Amino acid sequence: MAAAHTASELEAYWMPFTANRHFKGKPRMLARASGMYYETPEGRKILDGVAGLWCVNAGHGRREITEAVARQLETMDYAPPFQMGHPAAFELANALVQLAPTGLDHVFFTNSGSESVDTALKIALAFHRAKGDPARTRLLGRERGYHGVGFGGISVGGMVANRKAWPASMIPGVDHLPHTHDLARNAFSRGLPAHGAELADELERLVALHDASTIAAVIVEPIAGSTGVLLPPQGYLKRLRQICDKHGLLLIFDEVITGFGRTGAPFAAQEFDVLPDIITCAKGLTNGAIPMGAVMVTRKIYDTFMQGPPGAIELFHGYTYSAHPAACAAGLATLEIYRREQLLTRAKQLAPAFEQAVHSLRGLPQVIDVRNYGLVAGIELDPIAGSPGKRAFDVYLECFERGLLIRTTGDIIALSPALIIEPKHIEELVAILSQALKKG
Ligand code: PXG
Repeated sequence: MAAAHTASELEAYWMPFTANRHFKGKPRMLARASGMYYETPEGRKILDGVAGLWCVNAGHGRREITEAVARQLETMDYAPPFQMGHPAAFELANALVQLAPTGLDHVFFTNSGSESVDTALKIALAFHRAKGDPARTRLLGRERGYHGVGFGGISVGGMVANRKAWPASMIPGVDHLPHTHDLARNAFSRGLPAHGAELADELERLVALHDASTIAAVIVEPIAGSTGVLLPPQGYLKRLRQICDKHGLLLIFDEVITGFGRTGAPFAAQEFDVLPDIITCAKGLTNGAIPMGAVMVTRKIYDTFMQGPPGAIELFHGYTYSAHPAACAAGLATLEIYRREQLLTRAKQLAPAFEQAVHSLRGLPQVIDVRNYGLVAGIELDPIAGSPGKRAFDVYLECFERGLLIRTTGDIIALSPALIIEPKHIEELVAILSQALKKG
């Protein structure tokens, strides 16, 4: 059933992070989804190599989620989250705490990764203030970091294109660690790269420059996803943790992408055995079915806020849709699927086959790096001189024509398939990508 789309029908929707004019000239539409596949309006099957956008970790069209959401909406469509509660919100918070690294035992709900990041930054600043250390106002992010698109997130983020249009609007007092991407030393690494742990010592340099007494928190993605799958060098995250401890800085892991099984454990904090003070998450929390995010904090942080006069609101922050009943229902159903199908550790079993498959792309035209961890991989291409990003985007278009959805950022291809992926899908994915790379 082909749906014709005239240019005028496509005009009103201002598409996010999209080349609108290019897209509207030659639209790529998705109409249905089930398991590992999308389907176009014409009925063409597209293997989903990126779990939607790193979020549909249990695969598409999970009936349990649909039914739980429908049931919830029929029972109670909405409940105000301020000064009122509903059972599913508390159930989901408890379920998340069960899954989270030991010690992160309180949950604040948001509606997206961007809101989770801004919430985490605000909690970090307010925490120091609440414990009588109000001069700790600086936030440290990292070059090439992605923390969503709020003003807080773009301030601590380090993706130039996402920041350069708003130079005067960033939150003040932010500085950045260097990124850890080092092709000269680490190209074609399998798993965590061997070189670069010493880059964590740059945090000592920033502390020396600004003085610890002015710094509230450091935020990093354990694996930087959006910026092109940048893996933490072996030992790097542990070193960051040690330096944060030494100077009283909170460590925030932005696990919007790494959360919910991407690395082979529920959270990357567990996989890499580093306990942050705060974890931000979203995406896989509801399998992408209903927007939702969460911020998990330690008891110490929560308790620091619980000291004012009883009856006083402790944190003046929240969203109309924090802990929305439909999102909570989706979250509970999603976590139950993850538990029943043991999906949050499945990436560990599949990683060797996935690693083998993606590294078979080494040697194809323009491939200058292949890197992987769990069920995530980055394939970096040599840019076309004067046209950064074009080489990878052409491969993206070619893959879509051949029935595969990938994600590109600059000249890096990212793969992050749903955790239900089977070996036959890995084969199909790499076969199509390989054909597309050969053509490019
Ligand atoms: N933090 C991280 C680490 C993310 O990856 C966000 C925050 C923001 O989440 P929301 O829900 O506000 O979009 C993200 C989002 C890509 C891509 O190309 C990745 C994201 C978003 C859009 C594109 O890989 N991650």
